[in-house]
Amino acid sequence: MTVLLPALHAASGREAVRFTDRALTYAELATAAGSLAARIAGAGRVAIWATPTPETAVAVVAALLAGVAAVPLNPKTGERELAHIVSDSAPSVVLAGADDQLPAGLAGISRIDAPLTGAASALPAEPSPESPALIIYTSGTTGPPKGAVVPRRAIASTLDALAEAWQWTADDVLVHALPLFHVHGLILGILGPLRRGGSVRHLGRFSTEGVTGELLAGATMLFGVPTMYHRLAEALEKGRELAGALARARLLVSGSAALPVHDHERITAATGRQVVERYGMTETLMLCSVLPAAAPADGGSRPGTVGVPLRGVELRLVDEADGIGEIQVRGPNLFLGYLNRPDATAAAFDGDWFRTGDLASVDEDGQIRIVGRKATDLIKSGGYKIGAGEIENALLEYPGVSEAAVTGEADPDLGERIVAWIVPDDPAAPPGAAELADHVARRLSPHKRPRTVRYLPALPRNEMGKIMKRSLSEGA
Ligand code: MCA
Ligand code: AMP
Repeated sequence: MTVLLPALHAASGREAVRFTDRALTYAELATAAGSLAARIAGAGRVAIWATPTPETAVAVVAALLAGVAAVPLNPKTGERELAHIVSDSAPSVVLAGADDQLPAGLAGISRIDAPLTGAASALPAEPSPESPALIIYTSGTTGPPKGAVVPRRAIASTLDALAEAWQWTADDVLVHALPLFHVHGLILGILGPLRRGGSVRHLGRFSTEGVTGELLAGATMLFGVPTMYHRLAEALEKGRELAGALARARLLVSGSAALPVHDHERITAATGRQVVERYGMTETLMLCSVLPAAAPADGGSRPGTVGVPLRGVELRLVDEADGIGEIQVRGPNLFLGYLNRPDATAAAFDGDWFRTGDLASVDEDGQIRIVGRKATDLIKSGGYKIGAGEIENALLEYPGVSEAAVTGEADPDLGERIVAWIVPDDPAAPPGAAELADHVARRLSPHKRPRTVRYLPALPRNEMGKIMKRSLSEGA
């Protein structure tokens, strides 16, 4: 049976993970996670308070070693969303750092603090590749987020396909600042280096200075969402040190949303390097990537494409009109389904093909070009997927809100910015924009808060009473 994290068994003195100034070698990670794995064996499901810390790395690795499905929690999740995730996933234990203050919503669950040391002992036998490894909550157009159940097999296959596409090896040192409760930051950003036997340095929070420092100190790869590359592109205009640092990296990879061509071009102009785009989804892990060899600095590969399907991924375009169709995929990278949602799981598949909802065309040389998505009620802001419906429901609860609609508008920094359209009960005294943003941040998550609030006397509706969102944005 293939081992998911072979380097843990070798347990060398090589640095595995570093979070700002705290690091663990493979030997330290293996003993700490091994001892925690023994404590949580048979626990059913565990939740992980997913701060960017070594404790989170130990907790995730322990759950993987024990074969216990783990639910990474956004430490900034608001009370409503947390309550939903906890009741839906029913974890028996929450794993946290010793210094973490957990919210009241987790008070009913027993807590184990992830250790950073442990006694060396044999690691548990490798669980089945089909067993659930992670349950990652992801937003849909309406209703609360759904838990995508990701098996070990999908993690192994996606990471190996990326390794092949990017020649990613144990010699690579990755730097990133992504959150650890989504696929990008956790599976690619932490488990990726660990599967290769390489190293990851997490910045704690994103800053251009942090990226510069780690790349100058020898990191070879950078992973980020387009917002981060946009901020790097802006900073490049102000100083040369960052340009030198980015030019040294072996690989600059962007994903989770489209990187605008203007940002691609600014980075290439200043550094001589082309950012490699890859495309994926929580339910499918990684699907496509530009191959670095085909991305020379002279623009040989065109920015705006997400490259070609990764090894093992089958991809087709469905219902094509004018060369544009929905991307459907199948392969060993797919999830097992949505937790407790057989209806949603069934609706997401067309036979054994998963419907991504993304619309694309294929260039003459086979490169996939994403041109939009089927659902207008899904917003990608800062690389986070956010459902308009969940925010509308939260806004409608707020005193003084009579009607609410949420749309995404183009934003140079975030890609899309959440805009709330509010019909107040009393037009003379509408609830304030900051109050509404705080309410959504407290109930759901800060990244779901509206960045702009617009007030209207009524929402535009068609004869069926359906809100016509397109005319909202057009009239703005
Ligand atoms: C602001 N904050 C608030 C409020 N306003 N808190 C409570 N109430 C409020 N009203 C807090 C925030 O929590 C945060 O805290 C800080 O203020 C700044 O928030 P914000 O302005 O939202 O942050 P930002 O600067 O806009 O963040 C940009 C970012 C972020 C760093 C790029 O969007 C990000 O990390 N994105 C990554 C998303 C991601 O990983 N997506 C992958 C999923 P504090 O200061 O403490 O932080 S997609 C995926 O996985 C697929 C598979 C794929 O293809 O990759
Ligand atoms: P999530 O559901 O949060 O995992 O986000 C997955 C979605 O992000 C995909 O369905 C795409 O719409 C989008 N996405 C991810 N990577 C890219 C990319 N490189 N270019 C365009 N869209 C992307």
